[in-house]
Amino acid sequence: MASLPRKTTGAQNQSLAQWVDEVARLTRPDRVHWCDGSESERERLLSEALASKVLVALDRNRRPGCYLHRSNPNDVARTEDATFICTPRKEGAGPTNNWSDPAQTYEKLSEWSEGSMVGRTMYVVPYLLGPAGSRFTKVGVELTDSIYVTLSMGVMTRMGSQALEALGAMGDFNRGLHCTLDCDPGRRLICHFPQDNTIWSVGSNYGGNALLSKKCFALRIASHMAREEGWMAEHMLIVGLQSPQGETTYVAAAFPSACGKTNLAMLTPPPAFKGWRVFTVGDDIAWLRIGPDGRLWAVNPEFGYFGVAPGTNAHSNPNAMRMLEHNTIFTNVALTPDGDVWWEGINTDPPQGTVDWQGRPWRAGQGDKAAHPNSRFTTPMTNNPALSPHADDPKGVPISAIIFGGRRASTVPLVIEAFDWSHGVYLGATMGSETTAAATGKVGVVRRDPMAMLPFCGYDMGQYFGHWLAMGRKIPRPPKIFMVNWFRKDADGSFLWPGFGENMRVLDWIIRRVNDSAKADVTPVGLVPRAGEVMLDHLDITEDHVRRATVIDRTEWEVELDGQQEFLTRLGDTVPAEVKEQLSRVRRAF
Ligand code: GTP
Ligand code: SPV
Ligand code: MN
Repeated sequence: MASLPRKTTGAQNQSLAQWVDEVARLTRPDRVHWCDGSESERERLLSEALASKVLVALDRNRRPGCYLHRSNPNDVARTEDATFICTPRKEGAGPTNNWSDPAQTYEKLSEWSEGSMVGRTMYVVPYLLGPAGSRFTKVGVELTDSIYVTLSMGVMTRMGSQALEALGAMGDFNRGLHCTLDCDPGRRLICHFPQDNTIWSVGSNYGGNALLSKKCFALRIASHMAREEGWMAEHMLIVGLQSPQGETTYVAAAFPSACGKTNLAMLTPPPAFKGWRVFTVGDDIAWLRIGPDGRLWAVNPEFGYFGVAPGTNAHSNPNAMRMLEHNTIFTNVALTPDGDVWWEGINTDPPQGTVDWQGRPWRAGQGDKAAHPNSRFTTPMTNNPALSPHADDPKGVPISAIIFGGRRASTVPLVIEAFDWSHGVYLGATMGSETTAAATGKVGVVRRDPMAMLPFCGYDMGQYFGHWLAMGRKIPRPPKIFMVNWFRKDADGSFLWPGFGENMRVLDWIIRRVNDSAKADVTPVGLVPRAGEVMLDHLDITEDHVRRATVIDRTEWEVELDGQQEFLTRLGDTVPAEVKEQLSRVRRAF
């Protein structure tokens, strides 16, 4: 093996140095680069990525510091079929995860990865999940042969020397190995070894498959750690809502992929909510721990957003449009002839000469989408004009309400409040949502997606429900739990609820429920706003629309409850009796 230039930093941690050597001996990169996270390093990597055409520079005046990346067309979304939890026993992964034997999997991945970095650079990417100096925070190191992944990790995490400092000589860290191989769907695997705090991902450069800090560590591995250590790792946004009187209420919300987390996290309140301000703490992942005051406190482990482009416009999300004006990497959006980006639902006309996400000439009205439906932006959270002053606070923020939500064309009303924690866990455990373009496979099919964690829970789902119930018993001042649905449709297929900024009206009811100042009616499925309690001033939809968005239809619910029952049965014996009892109670109440 050629001798590898290595800086002395990082090598202070013997087990890190050994692991990097071990991986380099297997994959045989031409060079090993230890990332320090500096600005000058970022500039060097950007020029290399431009030279090798991994990135295209956008117009300097229209989008300063912005780049377009076009992925392999076979590599545009998470691949749940290729995602595995490799626990020593199959039961460890539970019935909702793919499982494979750890020893055999390591062997196969070693075989596939052998010599795979010949001619390439291996980047050593150390990062923090969570604010520096926080009791929530953990260290990860990703080894990758992709410059796109390295640059993206620099946006999405607190990356570089600060992570090595936090790690020190002795500390433990998550080992993430990412090998692009030949980006062949037939040799694509995303494997998790919770017992070794290790991830090994091959054959994909797509976000959730390749940015190993995100779904792989911050959710799949972290959910396993959280259960052992008594905290929670959840697929949740965190948002602060400040009243005109200056009081801020923090809410965490779990919606499945491409179901509105980023949008809710940076919502702009409508004019009827004069004086209210909304602050983003996080848009995708929350780590939650019980605080010294007995409340549940949360941090966003990430430092950037990997958000969905289509549908983002100056009306739906003005904060996002401002945040995307500079220093952003766009992936698989369309490119205009003047060096700008375009996507469906951006609310501007595509200029003549726009090329689609694969770089092909594109014309409106011919059926094909210009931007891939799962095209995304990668942008640091510091670009967000609505960033919370507590986004980097080592203490985190106290959570007053947890909201579950799915994408449901029927059945599920605009908002429900759980009777108590146990009922809230049942609501989350049985929630369904239509599949989206964020994962490969059919779009628009209702599937059960408990707590929006179906693809992200790193262990047995029934035990995960048990952990939620156990946490509920331990939190002295637990948040209230709610469920929302922004996506109910009319017979003609249009949304009944205007959504986006108008969701503030539902959040307002939720905050007033938390403060015991709003009224609710009891229904079999939970508490719903009493007539007149959701503020509808200046809303340009009819009362009838609102009524249909909120109604609970018994016939629809009979089908729904059968679907829930079937799902719980499929999950098997580890589902706590308490969750099943909640379902029986709803049946009896109808
Ligand atoms: P991930 O990054 O995949 O976890 O997605 P996310 O949950 O952050 O979803 P995001 O906020 O990016 O929204 C996904 C899609 O849903 C976008 O196309 C949005 O325009 C759309 N969307 C978000 N909020 C609403 C809403 O309130 N109503 C409607 N109708 N669509 C919405
Ligand atoms: C999701 O799919 O939930 C995302 C995008 O947030 S990814 O990082 O690919 O998971
Ligand atoms: Mn997500």
